Parts: sequence; C-alpha cells; structure tokens
Amino acid sequence: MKNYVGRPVKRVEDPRLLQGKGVYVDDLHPPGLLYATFLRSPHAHATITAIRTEAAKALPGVKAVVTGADVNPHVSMVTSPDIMPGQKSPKHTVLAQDRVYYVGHAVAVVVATDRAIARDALDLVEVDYDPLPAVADLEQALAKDAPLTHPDLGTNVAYTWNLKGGDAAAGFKAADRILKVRMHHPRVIPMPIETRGCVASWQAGDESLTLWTSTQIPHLLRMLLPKCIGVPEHRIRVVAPEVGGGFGAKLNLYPEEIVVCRLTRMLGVPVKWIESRRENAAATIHGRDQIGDYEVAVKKNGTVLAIRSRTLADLGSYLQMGTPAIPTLTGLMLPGCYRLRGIDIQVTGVHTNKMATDAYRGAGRPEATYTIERIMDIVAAELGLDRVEVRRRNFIKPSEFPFTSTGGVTYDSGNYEGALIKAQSLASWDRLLRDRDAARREGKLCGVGLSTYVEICAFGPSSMMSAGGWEWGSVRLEMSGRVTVITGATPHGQGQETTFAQIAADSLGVGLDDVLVLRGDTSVAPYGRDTYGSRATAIGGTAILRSVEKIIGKAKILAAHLLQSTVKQLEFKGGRFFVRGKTSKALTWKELASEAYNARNLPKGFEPGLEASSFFEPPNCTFPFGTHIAAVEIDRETGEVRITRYVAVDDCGNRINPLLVEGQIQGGIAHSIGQALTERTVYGEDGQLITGEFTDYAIPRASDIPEYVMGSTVTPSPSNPLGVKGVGEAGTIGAAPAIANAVIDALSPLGVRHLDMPFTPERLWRAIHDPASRPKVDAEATSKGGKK
Ligand code: MCN
Repeated sequence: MKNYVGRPVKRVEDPRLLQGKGVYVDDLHPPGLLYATFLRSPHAHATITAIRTEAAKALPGVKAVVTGADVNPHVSMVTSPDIMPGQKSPKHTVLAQDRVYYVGHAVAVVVATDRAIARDALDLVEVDYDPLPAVADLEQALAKDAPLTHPDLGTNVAYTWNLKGGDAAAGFKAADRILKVRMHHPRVIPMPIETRGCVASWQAGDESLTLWTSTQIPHLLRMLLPKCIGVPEHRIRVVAPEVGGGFGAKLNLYPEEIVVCRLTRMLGVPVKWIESRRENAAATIHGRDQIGDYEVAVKKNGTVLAIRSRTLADLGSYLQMGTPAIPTLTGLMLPGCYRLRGIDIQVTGVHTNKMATDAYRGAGRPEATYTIERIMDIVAAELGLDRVEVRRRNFIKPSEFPFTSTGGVTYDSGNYEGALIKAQSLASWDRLLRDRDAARREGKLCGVGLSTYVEICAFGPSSMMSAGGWEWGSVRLEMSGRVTVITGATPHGQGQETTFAQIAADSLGVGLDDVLVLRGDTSVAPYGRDTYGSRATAIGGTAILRSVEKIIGKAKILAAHLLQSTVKQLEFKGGRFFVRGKTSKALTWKELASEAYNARNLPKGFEPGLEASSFFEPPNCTFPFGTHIAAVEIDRETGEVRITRYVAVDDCGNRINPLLVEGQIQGGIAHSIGQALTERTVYGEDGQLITGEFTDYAIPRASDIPEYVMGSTVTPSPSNPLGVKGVGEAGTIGAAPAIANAVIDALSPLGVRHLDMPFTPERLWRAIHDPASRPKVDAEATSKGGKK
C-alpha cells in the first residue's frame, strides 16, 4: 500500500493550470468557427412590439441575426422539474418573443465572423418595447394589486410548501417563552472567474452534435438536450473542458446553450458564445433570497422546543433546474444540530421580474444554518444564558446517531460537541472573550461569534432525486500496467483528478503517477451524474473503489491460474499477487495485464482484459458538521468590519486529501465572507440590476480574508465504504452565521439584537448611530412562563 489516502498530496491538476496550459471553452477554435452574441432586454418587464434586424444583417461579417420567432419553433422550452405541489411554471422560451420578464432576458442573437463584429451588430438590432409595471420586491410581489410577473399564471405565487415534523404545537404549548424574529437572507450573485460559454459543432455527415460548455453537468445536459434540440441522445456528445469555477451557477441547462446548438445546425459551422461579466451578473442564476418570520418556543433553561416559520423565497422570473427545490433544503435542515420537539415550516415560492435563483454553493443550507444559528444566539441573549451552553443543551448526542431530525432526514453520524470543544480550544475561547471585554472597556466595538453547523450533501439515493442519485466510475489496467480511471463526476476546480487517483492508487497498490483520471466528456464517461451537492467524493469515489475491487477479484483468478494455485491461496499486497508465503514468485499488475490482454494463457471462461465499471447507489446522504468561530472589530466611525480571528473545525468524515479539504473549506469561507460583509445584489424598484459589474458588486479581495486557523475532527460516514462526507460547501455553510453572530455580539452593548447581512459599512454605521434602523426581536412570555 502506498498510503496516498489521508495524505496532503499536491494537486496533479496544478502544473497545467498554473502554467496556463489548461484548455477552457474560449481556448477552442474549431475550423470555420463563428461567434454569437446575445441582445438582452434593458427592461424588467415589457412587451416587444417590433424587432428590426435588417441593419445588423447588412453589416459585413454578420452571418445571421436570429430572434425568438426564428428559433423558438425549432427547439423546446427550458424546463424545470415539476416537483412542488401545485407548482406554477412559467413558459420559458429560449429567446423572449412577445414579452421580456427580467433585465438581461435574451431577445435576439447575432452570429458573425468575429466577436467584435457580433458585438457591433447588436447595436444595430432595433427592438421596440412597451414597458410594463415590474415587480422586483419579494414582499410587494404578494400585495393584492402587485403587477404579475407572468400574467398568464394569474399569480406571483409559484408554490406553497409545508413541512411539519414532530409536534410543534406541543412544543409551543410547553414553552416558557416565544421569541419572534424576522430574518432576510439576501440575494447573492455567484460570479465564477470564468463566465459561462460554449462551442457547439454540428457534424452534418453523421448528424451528430458536440457541445463544449463551461458546465458542471455534461451528462445531465446530454440527457436533457435531445428533447430541446431534436437530436437523439446517442448522437450528442457534451464536453466540459477545464471549468473556471461553477459554485452551482453552472448546474443548469441555460437557454444560450440550446440556442447555440440550434445555430450550429442552422449554419453548418461551429458557433461559439462567451458570456460577458455583465451578462453573467444579469443572466446566470443567483443564490439565496429568502425572508422568514420565525417563532421559537423555548424553555427558561434554553431548551429550544419548536420552531414555526413562514418563509418567502424569491424565485425570480423563471424556474431553472433547481429553483423550486432550493428553499426546501432550507426547511429540511432548519433544525440544524439540535434535537427539537417539532417544526412547522411553510415556504412560499414567489415570482418576481428578476433573474432566477437556484443552487449557489450551499444551496438552501446556508440559509438554514444562518437561521438556526442566529436563533441560538438570540435565545441565549434573550434568556441571559451562555450561547455555548445553549447549543450544548440542545445538541443531538453522539450516541443518538443515526438520528432522524424533525426535518425528516436521517443524519448519518456526528459528534457536534467534539467539534465545538476543539474549535473553542483552537480559538482560546476564554481568552478571546477576555480580550473582547478588555477592548470594549477601551471603547472599541469588538465581538466574538460562533456557529455549530450540520449540512446535508452527497445527495442520493435515487429515490430522492429527479434524475438518479448514483455515480458511475470505471478503472482500466492498461497493458503496460498503468491505470486509467474514468469518472462520471465532473470536477471543475475541486481537485478530484488528484483524490480519485489517490483512491485508485492506494487500492491497486500502484504509484500516483501511474494513474490518469479522465472526466467531463460524455463520449469518454458514458454515464455520470456530474458534480454538485458535494457528492463526487462520497459517491463518485466509491464507484471507483468498487471498480477496483472488481478488477482485483478478476486479477486474482488470473494470478491463481498463472501461479498454478487457487484463489483462496492467493494474497494481494502492495500491487503484487502471490501464493501465501511465496512472495518471491509474485506477479505484478504489468505482468497480469500483459497476460490478460495477450489472452494466450487464460483460465477457462476468463474474459480478456482488466477493466471494470460500477454504479454506486448511496443508501443515504452524508451530514458533515463543524464549528466556526470568528472575532471581529467594527470601526465605530466608518462601520467597517475587520475579522481579527477565524477558526474553523470541520468534520467531513475520513479525509482523502487534507490539503484539498482545507482548500475547499477556505474557499467556502471566502464566499461567506463576501456574503456576510461585502456582496449586495441591488435591483431598483423597476427591476434594473444596479450591481451588475465588479465595480458595484463587491466580492471580497485577498485583503478581506483573514488568516484561518484550521482544525478537524473525524467521524466516518456509514453511508459509503470510504467513510467520507462532502466538504465542497461546508465552509460556506458554517461561516456566515459565525461572522453574523460576531458582528451582532460586537454591537450588542449598543442594544442591537439582530441585523441582517450584508454587514456593509453603511448598514453598520446606521445601526450604530440610528437605533430606529435596527430590526426588532420580540420576546413574549407565555402564561406558563409568567410575565417577562
Ligand atoms: N475531499 C476529501 N475528503 C473528503 C471530502 C472531500 O479529500 N472527505 C476532497 C475531494 O476529494 C475534492 C474536494 O474535497 O477534491 C471536494 O469534494 P466533495 O466535497 O465531494 O465535493 P464535489 O467534488 O462534489 O464538489 C462540489 C462542491 C460544490 S457543490 C460546489 S458549489 C463547489 C465546490 O465543490 N464549487 C467549487 N468546490 C469548488 N471548488 C472550486 N475550486 N470551484 C468550484 O466551482
């Protein structure tokens, strides 16, 4: 055994990526390539009364100008799974035809010999709009006289979803206090470094189509495209080359991909489209955007009995692939690490004239964690209890796993207190509080916050998914003894070429350099469910492990034959097969592979070759957890926040590669720092996206990121033989509430009891200087609890 698993092996992807040798969509230039550019609506809601394309068509170099009337009849609409009870789904044509429903809605597309000409030609397309009243505010969308986003639906309500677990009514009856708080989880824009983009190429001879696209889901696209473009699945190849970040935003079939496929078919040459940053902000999915009213039933000793919530989720104008489902994940995970007696959750999905929301790193779980972790701090503050103690009192204990939460999901394994204790120790918690108090005595606004989170990821089994919860992987011993691993997952920055090679190398007993991992091409990996929901390691990694086990089983039969022994007598160790006690006559993989493919001396009935593939169907999701602690200082004069200390202790079960795990967590925390402190998506009342560029939309800079102190605990998952849980989203889920709790702790001496993200300088300055601007937290004593 080489013992790669568990070691901080450097990423095998890095040499090519760091030297600029990675091949991204925009690096592809097939012969005859034309460039497409989309014309987008400047209005949030308007009817289109005329489109004039003649002038654009006359520009030298322009090959086509296509409108909704030209393309929509030849392709299907963009669909979203119809998963919510009574779900109202707007008709989503790939180009707007009679109406536009959000700023950035694609209206026409120009195809030209180069990108600059295509851009110039856009200015020559004339569209006459009749602006209509738009609704951009989530709550106003529910007002009686609100404009309807989609008048044909007759309502802005897309669905109402209820989740009741345990006995919430009994919890409220038994409560000493009922706390009420409203929380807003604001909209964020994913902004991966590489925007979206694709190249489609129609091969007329064999009537096949290749789509190279910056996506997380080539296999799901191949499954969805036939219906959209009328080309059968086996004649479609989808390739995700190098992808410069997705964070959930590339987990979708977008209208542009369908249009570009149609254009190559129409024009008979390859067509490329690369999204601009402004388009990316306006027309690639956004994340979060929920407003919730929460009632919390508590005992005087800090036991949280039940939570009742009424949440509004802003879905935007259209339903993309996961749009309706994301807020349900918030509901499922609302109980967090705690043993509640009951929950009573209602989520109302609402249409507005804005870009759709969908899965953005964490997808519903950051909202749940933020809510429950703010609730824990509010409970402690209102009851005058220690916030760590309140959490401890409500924790699910290690002996209670597997534990079915009031959210109705079965947490696989956990030790929440273990992670908390470790984080407190790494943070020197008591000293942190003493330092905070000393700084306060000097008049500084300093705060310390924590969050103890659990999340759900590695989604499966298939019964809970709309398109299969398995993952596929294959392993092939080449004749040379080298190993080719093919995965149906589609890593796009996570480093799975390294971790999957670690798994294969260890279990085959070969060197890491002997293993090559291929991914992201449906013609190479015939099956796959791609990469999202932090599932690739747990599910894709296990599919590879299972394939290795099959090959070892087969190789043993061959080795036994060649060594004139029996399979029972055989041992496999360190990449060598030998008869027990006779290591000198061991066979290597190279020798076995050579025999297996030359096929001149095989046991009777033995199929030549040494390759195997497996589908792994997980029995359950995995439930990573941890504790994050943040210390902050707020500048009283400017309202600016500085994170002075950050400690993260995360438990993702067995860690395949601790270096990558830490990198994932650090990247995830950076996303949350952005959401908590700097990022603000602003739509005007008329539905104009005001923060549509990096000049207005402030993602964190390197200087906003503190030094992290990282720790871990290891509680293996029983849901897969690797014992791993996902980690790709954990940092984002754990971090924002820790920062929020620290900021509110810093302001608590001024009487601030709650504030919503983002904690921009302006918002904090107002909270410091204008008490009227602060949101309310109500605390009612029940008759049982006596007067407050
Ligand atoms: N890992 C490990 N041991 C574990 C768990 C994970 O060594 N117990 C390692 C993996 O092998 C892998 C990485 O950590 O290198 C993440 O694995 P996993 O948690 O299984 O997540 P996925 O590979 O399924 O990636 C998806 C996840 C999601 S949902 C988002 S969003 C996200 C993320 O990964 N987007 C990313 N991380 C990202 N990282 C980059 N660079 N870019 C993105 O777009």
